[in-house]
Amino acid sequence: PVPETRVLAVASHVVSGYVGNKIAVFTLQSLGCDVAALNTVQFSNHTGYRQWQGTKSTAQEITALYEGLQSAYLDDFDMMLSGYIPGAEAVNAVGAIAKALKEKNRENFFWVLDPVMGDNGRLYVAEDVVPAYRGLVPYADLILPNQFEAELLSGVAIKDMASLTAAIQALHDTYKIPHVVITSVTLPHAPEDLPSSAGKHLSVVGSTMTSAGQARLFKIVFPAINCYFSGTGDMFAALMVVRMREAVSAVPGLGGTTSWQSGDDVATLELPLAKAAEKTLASMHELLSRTSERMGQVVEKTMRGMTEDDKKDDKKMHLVKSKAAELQLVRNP
Ligand code: PLP
Ligand code: PXL
Repeated sequence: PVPETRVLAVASHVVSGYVGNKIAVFTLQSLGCDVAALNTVQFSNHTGYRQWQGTKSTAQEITALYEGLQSAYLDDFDMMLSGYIPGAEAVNAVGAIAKALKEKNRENFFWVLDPVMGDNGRLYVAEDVVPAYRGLVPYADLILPNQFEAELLSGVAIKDMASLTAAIQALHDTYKIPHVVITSVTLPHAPEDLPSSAGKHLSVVGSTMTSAGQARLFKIVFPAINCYFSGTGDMFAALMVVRMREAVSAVPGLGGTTSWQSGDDVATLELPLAKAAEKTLASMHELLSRTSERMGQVVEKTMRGMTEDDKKDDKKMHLVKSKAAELQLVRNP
């Protein structure tokens, strides 16, 4: 089991559904972590529905909440997880919190940073969030960019395994970031990298930097489920927090540059990061399978409340599909 772990989770709150802190808090708690949730937005639902109500937290509000924790001796965190933060000022406020926590707990503090900026070539945060994250990555211990976010941070276009390797090395070189996992990589022109047809598989590629600054890469290829889901990145990140804590719990010193981290003399797939990613993907696969099995039922139930005209309306049907794509974690813990 995971050792006692107090986590500060900084991500979005949605009133309905399971993205951001709504999935991360449950995931972390169900695996035994003590979680403090700091919400970067409060929206009725996630933005993939294409309509929502709610407000963003300002940088000042985020800072004030942290100061509240500090002044009440509630800032004794072992780990921090940060996800969706829609504006640059707020990103910098979250960065200042991470720096303060690292300063307090140099030996053991570990920051998992999901630099949420966009996907498939499209940004879904303000443009100045990109340089803000570039300034913060040097303070993180593990980053979880998707393919597009890795390109934005590294400046390297990823189109095959060679450019992917170059992008990861550039991330280690530029930011001195010890651990990187690139979630959901699709390499359409590299069939030799895949066990069977490219369309049916996704890869997760990660690396732990050696003490000499060299990337140590591992790749896990897994079957893709041919469905659209929301919140997968957030759940992946929460599981990685727990699995990294577990993977290194035998070794004192979670953060910093202790020798377990460089993995100089460890076989690639024995790296704590690789083991953590493997366990995380196994859980994700199980949950996504169960979610996709129930999608039809959720669609049917929602549609019972709709008129025949509503059922012909593409926008309304998009809402129905979005709801059915919410992760079904609570009944499948
Ligand atoms: N699909 C699967 C199976 C995943 O594990 C992940 C993990 O992050 C994603 C999709 C999406 O990742 P992201 O939201 O970071 O792009
Ligand atoms: O990381 C997913 C996510 C988190 N938070 C909000 C979102 C989304 C995805 O759409 O809209 C508010």
